[in-house]
Amino acid sequence: MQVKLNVIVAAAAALLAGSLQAQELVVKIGHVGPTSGGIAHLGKDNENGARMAIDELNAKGVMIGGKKAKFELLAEDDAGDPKQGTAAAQKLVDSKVAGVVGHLNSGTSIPASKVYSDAGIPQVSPSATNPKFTRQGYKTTFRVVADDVHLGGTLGRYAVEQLKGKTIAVIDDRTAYGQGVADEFEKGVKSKGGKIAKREFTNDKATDFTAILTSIKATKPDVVFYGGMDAVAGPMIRQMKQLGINAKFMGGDGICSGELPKLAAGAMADGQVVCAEAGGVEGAQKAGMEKFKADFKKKFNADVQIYAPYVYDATNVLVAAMVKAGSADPAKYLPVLAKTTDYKGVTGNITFDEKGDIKNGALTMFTYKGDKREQIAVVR
Ligand code: ABU
Repeated sequence: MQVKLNVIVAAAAALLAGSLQAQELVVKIGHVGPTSGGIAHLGKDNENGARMAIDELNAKGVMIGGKKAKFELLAEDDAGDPKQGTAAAQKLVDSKVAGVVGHLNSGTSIPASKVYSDAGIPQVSPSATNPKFTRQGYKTTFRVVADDVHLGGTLGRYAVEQLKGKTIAVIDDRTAYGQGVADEFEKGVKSKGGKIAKREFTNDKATDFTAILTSIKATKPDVVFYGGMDAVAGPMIRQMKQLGINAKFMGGDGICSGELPKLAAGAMADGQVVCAEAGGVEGAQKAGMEKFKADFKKKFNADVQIYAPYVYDATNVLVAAMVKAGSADPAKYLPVLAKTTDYKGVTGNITFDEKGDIKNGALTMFTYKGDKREQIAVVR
């Protein structure tokens, strides 16, 4: 009798599990960033932003088209390299992801965007700021941060108007991001009547800047702008100090990380560095960002570097569109994603324009004091 009862209970449990499984929808979401190489700390920061969103969504329980969604994060490393970026994109397409958050770099996001566009898979970049990214005519390409026109232009005007820069030197790393943001910075400087005394370039893996800094030193600069990432900016600031160049050091979002003071190894004077993140919140929205940062620290035992909150929002924006469309099929939810209006994220309100860019994107200007990032202002 007992044996019979056990068989019935086991059969009922199996039936129930089968029926629950039939009600479950597995949704794969890709993330790509450089989790190896010089800016692995930024790639990991981004990847953790995606992981945080996915874990929360699974814990909360999200229904899509009447089925309980189970989100799976497929995280890929592109090492910040354009070729590895397209290879990672193809791998995610072959794995049938429903959407992609990434890539971190403009130099990888732009070539990868063709792969996603050809496959009809939505891609939301949380950090690629080169304007070209959303200007290629792809319906699948979105960005939740401001672009380099806004970023470089604002910093260029700030160099002349606020820092009173008279002799301004510009260096870039010849990447899609670095060169682009430096060009926009130059335009911003010139729009306010400023002049560029010297333009030099390096690359995103360089470690010795003696030659270019010596040539810049001869112009007696009061501002040096660097278009590139923090891994190069840190040692550059250190070498500026060794060469006795007492200039303000400016850069875009790529240098504006929590790691910069460590990378500069104590060479940064208080207030010397001015940089800008391509987003930001003000007023009542600040509490949400602070909570995110505290939760992130608790979960990963690490401080947010720059873009983890934007990755978190990008992931949630994709999922919100799936929920609204009642489907995780890219063809069905893509039109809904494109119409995203006033999504309330931890990074502020997200509305996409016709190109897939965030409308009315903010910038936050920062400096560093006592090795901590300190906000100067949020500007639009
Ligand atoms: N926006 C700075 C870092 C990423 C990029 O655009 O290459």
